[in-house]
Amino acid sequence: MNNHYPFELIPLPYDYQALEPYIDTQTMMVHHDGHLKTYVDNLNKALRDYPKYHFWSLEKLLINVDRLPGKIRTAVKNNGGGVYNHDFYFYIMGNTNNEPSQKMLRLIENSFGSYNQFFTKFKEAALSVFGSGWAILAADPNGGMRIVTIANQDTLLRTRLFPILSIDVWEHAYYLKHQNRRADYIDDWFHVIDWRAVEDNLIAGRLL
Ligand code: MN3
Repeated sequence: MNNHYPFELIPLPYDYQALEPYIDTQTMMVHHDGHLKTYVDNLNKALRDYPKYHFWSLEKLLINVDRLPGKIRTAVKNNGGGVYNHDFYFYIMGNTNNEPSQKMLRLIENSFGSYNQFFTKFKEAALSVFGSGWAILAADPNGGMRIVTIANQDTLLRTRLFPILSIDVWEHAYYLKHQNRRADYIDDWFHVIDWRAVEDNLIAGRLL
């Protein structure tokens, strides 16, 4: 799988129906094959006539977005950010029914007091995003974790925070099943977190 132009649509790491009944099959199809594919296609379209950037990784493009020609800057920021955020989001979900490991729980307790307090704060953050965006559990450079929100398809790549877990709260992530009930979607989404994938991110974020 290329991590440079032409970018590819990474298949879901599970079946479209794998997250039922929490996240419905049709939502997964529309979200992955519709929205994410459009981000991939539009990112490639923006870069097509700029061979200078054809060997830049997605991360490099997003970190250095200000160095790109003005004509493609916004398209790369929005569509590249969309690809980056969605690949991450789909990766940390699954029908695994696994639970946070003891190490993960200890990290959560150190940063938030308890798992329940973490859940409450994360849910509040996800509910607070106005319009499209993301709530993210992130590793900070001091070995702790914090919850942040970002708008649209921004990323944390130009911060010192490293994403561990993220939820898409744009309506296309839940509207077909949950309509306007974002709180119910967030509750359901907690059932389909693949905590083992999250743990991979803890290692990448140097918390484990
Ligand atoms: Mn989305």
